[in-house]
Parts: sequence; C-alpha cells; structure tokens
Amino acid sequence: MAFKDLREFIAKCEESGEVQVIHQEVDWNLEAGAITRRCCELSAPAPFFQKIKDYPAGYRIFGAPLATFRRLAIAMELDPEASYQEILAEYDRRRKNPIKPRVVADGPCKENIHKGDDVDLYEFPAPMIHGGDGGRYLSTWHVIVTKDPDTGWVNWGMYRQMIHDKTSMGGLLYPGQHIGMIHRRKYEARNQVMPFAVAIGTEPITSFVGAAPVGEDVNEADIAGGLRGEPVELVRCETVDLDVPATAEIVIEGEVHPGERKMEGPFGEYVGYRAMPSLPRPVYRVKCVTHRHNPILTMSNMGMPVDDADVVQGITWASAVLQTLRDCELPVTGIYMPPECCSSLIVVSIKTPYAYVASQIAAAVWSKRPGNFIPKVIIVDDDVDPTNKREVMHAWATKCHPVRGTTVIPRAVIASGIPYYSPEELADNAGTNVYYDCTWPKRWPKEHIPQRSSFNDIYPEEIKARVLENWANYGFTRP
Ligand SMILES: Cc1cc2nc3c(=O)[nH]c(=O)nc-3n(C[C@H](O)[C@H](O)[C@H](O)COP(=O)(O)O)c2cc1C
Ligand SMILES: [Mn+2]
Repeated sequence: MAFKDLREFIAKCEESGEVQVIHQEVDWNLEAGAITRRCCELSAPAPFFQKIKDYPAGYRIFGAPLATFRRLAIAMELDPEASYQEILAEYDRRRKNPIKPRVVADGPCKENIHKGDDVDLYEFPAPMIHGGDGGRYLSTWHVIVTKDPDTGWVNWGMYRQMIHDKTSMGGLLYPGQHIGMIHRRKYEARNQVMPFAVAIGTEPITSFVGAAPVGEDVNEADIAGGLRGEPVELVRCETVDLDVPATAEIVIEGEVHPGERKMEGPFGEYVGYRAMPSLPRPVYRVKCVTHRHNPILTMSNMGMPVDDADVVQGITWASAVLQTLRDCELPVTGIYMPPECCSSLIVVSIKTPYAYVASQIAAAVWSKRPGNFIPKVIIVDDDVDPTNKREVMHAWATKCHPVRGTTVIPRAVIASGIPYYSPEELADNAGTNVYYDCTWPKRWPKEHIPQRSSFNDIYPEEIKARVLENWANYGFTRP
C-alpha cells in the first residue's frame, strides 16, 4: 500500500532510524536550517522539528525528506538497504506504467481554509534556511501546479518560493523549465494571469516526481501514480481551476501577474554554492491558503552533498539519460551519478564495439534535458562498476590518457549556476563540456592491455570460492 500522506511516510522512516524527532525548541531563523544542513552533510536521519520559536505547538518542520537513498528506497516501498542500481531499475520500470490520478470530493488539506484578509504566509514557520539567503523560503520541497491553457496539460514542478510579504512570494520561472514555458509562452505572451497552486508536505512520491524531469505534455500526477502503484488522490482548489493532492499538509493558491517582478534570492543552490545573485523575478500573489490541523512544513536544504537534489536527480536524471542512450542503441551496461558531484558528473559503463564510441555516448548525454545539465561524463569499460567509486577513480587515473582520453567541447550549452564558469558564460548559458574516455583503445593488441590485478581478475575460481567461504572462519567480522 502506497503512503497515504507525509505522516505515514515519516512514521515508516522512524521505524528504520531515518528520522530524528527533535522536541527542543529551535529557531526558524537559521537554526533549523543549520541542523538540516549538518544532517545532509553527515547523511544523518531527517530532522523532524516539533517546536519552532514564535510558533504554536503543532506547526512542525520536516527537514531533508529524501536526502538519503535509504529514505528514497522507503518512499518507494523498497527495502531500505536497496542499492542504487535496484532503486534506479525500479524507478525506470514504474515510471513507464503511469496511473491517472483520482479526483475526490474532500481531503485533509481542507481542514483549515483562509481566504482574502485571512491569508498570512507567516502563519507557517518558513525558515531562513542558509546564512545569506535573500529571505524566508516557504517552498523548498513541494509541487507547484500550473496548467497549459490550450492543451490542458497539468505540470507539477518543484521551484523554490521566497516569501515577500503576507500574501506574495517570488521564485524562479526559468523558460527552460516547464513552469517557465507555460508562463512565458502562454500566459505572459498573452498578458494573462497564470493561476497556480502549491502543495507542501505531500506523500513522498508526489514531491519526488515534482523534481523529476518528465517530458513536456506529460502530467507528473500520472507518473506519481505509476511510481506509487496507486492513483494520487486530488481535490479541487478553492479559488483556481486546479487540483492538488488531497492529503497535502499546506496548499497555497493564487496567480502570477504578467510582467510583475520583484527581487528574489540569493539562495544556496544544488551545486553546493550560493551561486546566483538576487534578481528581479516573477511574483506569486496568494489568494487562498488551506492546511491540515498541525501542519508539517517540509524543507530541503541544498548545499554541500548529500542533499535531496543529489539523491532525487541522481536517480531521475540517470534514468532519463539511460533512456536516451538506449534510444540511440548505444552499448551502455551501467550508469551512475555520484551524489558527491551535485548532478555535475555522470559515469557510464559500456561494452566498446568500435573506436570512439565514447564520443557518441557523450553526445547523446548532452543531446537533451536533463543530460545537457551534466557538464562532465566519465566513460568506463563494462568491467568497471560505475557505482563503485574506487573502481571508477582507478579507471580514470590509470586508463584515461590525459590528451587522447580527454575531449573538451568548447562551445556547449550549460546549466545555470555551475561555479567554475565566468560571469559572461553564465549569463549566456554557454560554456564547455568534457568527457573522459577511460576505456582501452579498440585497436590496441590484447598483449598491450595490462591484466587488472584484482581479487576477481587474477585468481582461479576455486581459490576465490574457498576464500569467500572461509572469510568468517579466518576471523574477519565484516564481509
Ligand atoms: C530540492 C529541489 C529544489 C529545486 N528547486 C528548483 C528551483 O527553484 N527552480 C528550478 O527551476 N528548478 C528547481 N529544481 C529542479 C526542478 O524541480 C526539476 O528540474 C524538475 O524537473 C522541474 O519540473 P519540470 O521538468 O516539470 O519543469 C529543484 C529540485 C530539487 C530536488
Ligand atoms: Mn514537467
């Protein structure tokens, strides 16, 4: 049975030691953020703050919801010990079997309804998350719902929102992201207001899918259903023509007015830096807020690894890239995005059928979103496990020729916020990509390829079997 709401998910995580309930009062001003940051950097349990300074008991914060692969495995109802490859394979399989959402008449998110003068975004303990942030961020782990006015396509996406005042917020609406496409191409181009709804504190898969790259015209709600194995239940909004997950903790409804801009940011970002300056950005005007009794506000805290973005993008981007490589009929045998690299490196293992196939792998990775956000590609032979950092580093250090193995693409479209680019490159989203070919050259004679000197490679099967069988007998306590 899929999780009905965030509360069931938290309870399940608690059973596996993946939640730390914190009863001591903490300050929404940096303290809750600092604790969550440290949890990310230590891959500690998710902090569940019970009492926030200046706020009544019951107004809680749940930090770093999916900042470990164990919590993602639990969210997907897999064994918490599931490996990266197991999670990836299951995500890949389920997302291809979408299930449409079910609209229900009522839901817990309607337990409290505030409209008009009764709306106050400061009702919730929106944290000042990082030192140096431009303001208090209410939405950092959530979905924003918008609709294409022509086709009826409903997009869910996770795009940060900073509180400006009691009834308005600001955020990024990049033209390259679906919300930006809908906003710029449709509503703003026609000088129309764009209705939106935000759902915060959803069951875990809804927010996970909000941060996943699914195609244009695809409803994330259907993918979320597929991943859950059950439809997501939606209820009608109070003031806009949109539906939201019925069990969300907090729902915010309103409109983005064409041409309106206010300074938003800066904010600590997914690459692990406060990378972009404060800039004039679109404004979300709020008309209505609904929430459950004792609402739980979810918070991610992006920065140095490992945070929610490293985990979520580590699976969803890898799955999308894998699909592209398969569509191109390339001989990929494995894929990995090391969470330490903040979505800026992908490792692909291949069976090398002909010389320079690595160039095709890299070209395919960069051919479309989200692979085009990944500036560095490492290509290894299929005897290297891409998830094994020891083997990957070894292959890179010993097989990648500094000149022949390194190919720089000097004029590449890049993701925003990658720290090593110059201000001009970032302004144009134009920089440089690179791939490292860590495979043996195809034309080398067998005699020139050295034998890898590893337990697996250089001992007879019977010796290996005997050693493995007797490992504990020798006195070793770890496998
Ligand atoms: C915690 C977290 C926060 C994010 N914040 C933003 C953001 O503020 N703006 C943005 O454009 N993308 C952000 N993303 C990435 C998008 O959610 C992601 O690209 C997603 O695919 C967007 O949905 P779309 O494909 O429907 O546009 C964030 C991702 C995560 C995991
Ligand atoms: Mn989308």
